Amino acid sequence: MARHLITSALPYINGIKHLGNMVGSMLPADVYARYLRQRGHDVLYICATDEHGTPAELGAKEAGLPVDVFCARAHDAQKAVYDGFALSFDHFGRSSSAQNVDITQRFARRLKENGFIEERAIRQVYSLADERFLPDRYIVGTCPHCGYDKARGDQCENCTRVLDPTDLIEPRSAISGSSALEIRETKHLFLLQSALAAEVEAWLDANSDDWPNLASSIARKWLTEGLRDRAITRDLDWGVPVPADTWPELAAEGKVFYVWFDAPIEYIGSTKEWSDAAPEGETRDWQSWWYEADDVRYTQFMGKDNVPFHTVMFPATQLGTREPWKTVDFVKAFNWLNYYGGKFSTSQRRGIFTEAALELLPADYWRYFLMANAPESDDTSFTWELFAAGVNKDLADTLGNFVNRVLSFSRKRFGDEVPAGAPAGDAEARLGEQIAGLLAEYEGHMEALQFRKAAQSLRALWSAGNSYLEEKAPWTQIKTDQEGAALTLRTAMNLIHLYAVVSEPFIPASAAAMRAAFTLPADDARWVTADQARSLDSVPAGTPFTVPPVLFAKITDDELASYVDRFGGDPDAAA
Ligand code: B3M
Ligand code: ZN
Repeated sequence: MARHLITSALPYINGIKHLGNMVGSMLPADVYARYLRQRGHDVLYICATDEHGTPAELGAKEAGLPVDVFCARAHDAQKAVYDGFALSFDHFGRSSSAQNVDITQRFARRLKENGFIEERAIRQVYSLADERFLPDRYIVGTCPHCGYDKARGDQCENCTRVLDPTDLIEPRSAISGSSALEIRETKHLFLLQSALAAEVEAWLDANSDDWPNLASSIARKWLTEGLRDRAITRDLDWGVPVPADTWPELAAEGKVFYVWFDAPIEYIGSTKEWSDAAPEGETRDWQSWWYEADDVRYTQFMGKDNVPFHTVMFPATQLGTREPWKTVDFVKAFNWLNYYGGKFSTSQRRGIFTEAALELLPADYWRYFLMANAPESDDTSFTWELFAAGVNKDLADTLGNFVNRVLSFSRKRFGDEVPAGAPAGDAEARLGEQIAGLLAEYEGHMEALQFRKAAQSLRALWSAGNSYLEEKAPWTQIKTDQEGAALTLRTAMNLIHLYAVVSEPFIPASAAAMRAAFTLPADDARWVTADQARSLDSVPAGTPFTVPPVLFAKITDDELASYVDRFGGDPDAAA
């Protein structure tokens, strides 16, 4: 069986992320990782905070803290939120770790030895008002390609094109707003991407066949526009230092690597952090996941703006080392999740932030809804109305109500153990076939990383239980046919256990509560086989059970109105 390496784009250190960030990277990666683990694969799910560059500097400035203190605190705060969302990272590291510094410098040295890094004198934007060189992100202006007037000097977030600050029309400082900018000369390291372009293209040809169109088309677009050599150092106080043994002069000037140079390398760095943190008696071999790791299947998750860096720049960096680093096998990219048709906005506090979401409702509500509506083929919009409808119908009515109805009714009539009843008949055989078929569909969508479709199949599995229950109507059956009613309930309880197992990737806490309702020896969340789905007898008669508290509370009209009010929904835009 293949080993699965999974990474999700590293969230920038500054600020708590909104639901759009969550559904575009970490959450789907977690769902996939959980699924593969349940199926018995060896999985390593790695993420980290992206702590360098201007986002860190700006965040620290706003918080009035030294950058290192700010980053340490912000890392812990983000980690706590992700724990709240039940993200099952094997390691959630920090790009400022010693491990990443080490590996990033090693990459740079190799690239230089192979002639892919060169020192060049460049002319850079200096702000007279701010008395400093301005990193790309500190310069804003109009995008020459699409006319967006808040494009940053590194990338236009409207059309996703990567920019140089000098491309911007009417540039100004993002710190002071001043347009008193001047060009001064300074030395920097350049990654000679142009020399690697043909190789990257060949690599893309050989590897991107089965990627979603969103990922491969952005990669292609970037390549056709021509790979420019890119400055990979910056004049910042915080970052991975340029190694003094290799570039003494630049190191003395205090240059650090550009955040997008060291951030993808942190996927490797974080794996080494995981390795170094192995508890006594456990060996973890970070290198076996990354170096000469042909048996590893590597899947990346990210929002569409991150695609060029992962499909072109990082592979170029890896290939240029001339060392056998593991490159990505499958890129799962996401469009935007909007809020009532408009952008989530951190600065305007528009939309829902991950921390606030957890204060409102348990993680499973968000996990399910976000994944069932993931922006896979298009941008999608979050509205409170859709959210409430989805939670109430799918989670509360279809799944939660089934679980509670079956277990409480059975306890009332047959006591605290799963009743035996008559042997399975035609209805159960038909149900078994149907469940096995839906399960196969569900698995197919999960293997293909089609999460909306997977959620649909999961819903169909839940619905099949409801239809069976309506058809057999044990509450009527019991009046004339005790044995038949018991069979219906035993079968339904087996469905509950099956739901607990196969729903785990989406709603882990509720799934655990469902599974825990049954006292089974050595029960774990190991995946259901087709035969088990067909026979629905994993929970035998006589198994003690309890009735869990209501799994999902409905969102009332009043609550809905208060959420819209508090978070600034816009019912008109939603209509
Ligand atoms: N931190 C950008 C982002 O959060 C960046 C991703 C890095 S992945 C190596 O959108
Ligand atoms: Zn643009």
